[in-house]
Amino acid sequence: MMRTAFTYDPSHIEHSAPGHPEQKGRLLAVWKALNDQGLAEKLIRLETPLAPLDLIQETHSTRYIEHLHYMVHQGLSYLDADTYCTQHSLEVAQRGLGGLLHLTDAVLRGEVDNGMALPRPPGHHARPHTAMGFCIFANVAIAAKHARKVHGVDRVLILDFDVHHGNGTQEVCYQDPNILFMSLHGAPPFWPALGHISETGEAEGEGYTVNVPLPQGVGDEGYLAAFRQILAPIAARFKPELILVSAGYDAHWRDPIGCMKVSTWGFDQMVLELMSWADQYCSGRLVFALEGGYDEPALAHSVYHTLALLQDPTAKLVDELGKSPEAGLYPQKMIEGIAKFWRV
Ligand code: OKP
Ligand code: ZN
Repeated sequence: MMRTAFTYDPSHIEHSAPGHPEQKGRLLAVWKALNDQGLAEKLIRLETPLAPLDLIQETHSTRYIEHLHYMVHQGLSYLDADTYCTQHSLEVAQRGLGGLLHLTDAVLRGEVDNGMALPRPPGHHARPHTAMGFCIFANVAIAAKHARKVHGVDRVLILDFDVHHGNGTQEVCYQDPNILFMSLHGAPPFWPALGHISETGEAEGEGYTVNVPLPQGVGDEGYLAAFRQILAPIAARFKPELILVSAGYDAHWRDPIGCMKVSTWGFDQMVLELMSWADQYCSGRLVFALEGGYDEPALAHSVYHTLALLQDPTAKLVDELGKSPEAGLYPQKMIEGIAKFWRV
């Protein structure tokens, strides 16, 4: 059994907009599942202090922070086409990030072994000067820089398995050879239509960005092949001292805005793979941070599985939602499409 921690800030409900996919029901469903399964009480729950604005300003511009203050003052409004804020969003976002920083500190001080922060809103699209794609602060990139600066960690690996490319994280870390950013995502033109294979970092950071764009619908097998054949050997060479995971669950087959056919079982295998990397290279130091995931049952069930495995990788878990009804049909469907004309 590992000492596994998590963070959950109940005030996240103050950042919500009805009808928007990124709304309070997501984390309320996760929180309910953790309690219904009796897991919440078996884990270490850490506080979610406000992340200090001066620390945030090492990544985001002063002008952007001023803009946020101005916008939250207006009440419910939009920071970009997709990203709303309410009167409380600045504080909620600061607590979400604060929880992640606290968890990262606890892991690096050896007070806990691993864990998962549950911030809302997500973070991996947020850019230095602007909000984007439901995200306000670049949570994981900020945590990586914090680990470097405060704990003297030399090499941080960020693995992003959210179905959308983590363009914000990539942008913040693009020139940094001490932070290796690896992302699996729906291939362009799937939104945000970024994360091409050719984006590999620049200057000192050349080679320290690895993008694995995946064709829509590749499912568990596609993700696991990418993990084992492409990403694992790179992680082995980089030998991270800390692994941060941008864990979005919107590659799940039930997700309303995703485009993949991944199952909770598939996410479980990714978690186990990451735990084995962490064991091999960095004494198990592994910190997950929630990104997307918009089907509440799939999100709640998958996050519950992730935390249960972080605590006990031998846990016997059942994927109650099962595989996609279309899983395994990918080549077959392609053949059917082609057969109309070519009779293959
Ligand atoms: C956030 B995270 C075109 C569609 C935009 C935005 C999706 C944001 C996803 N306006 N969709 O990565 O789960
Ligand atoms: Zn996403």
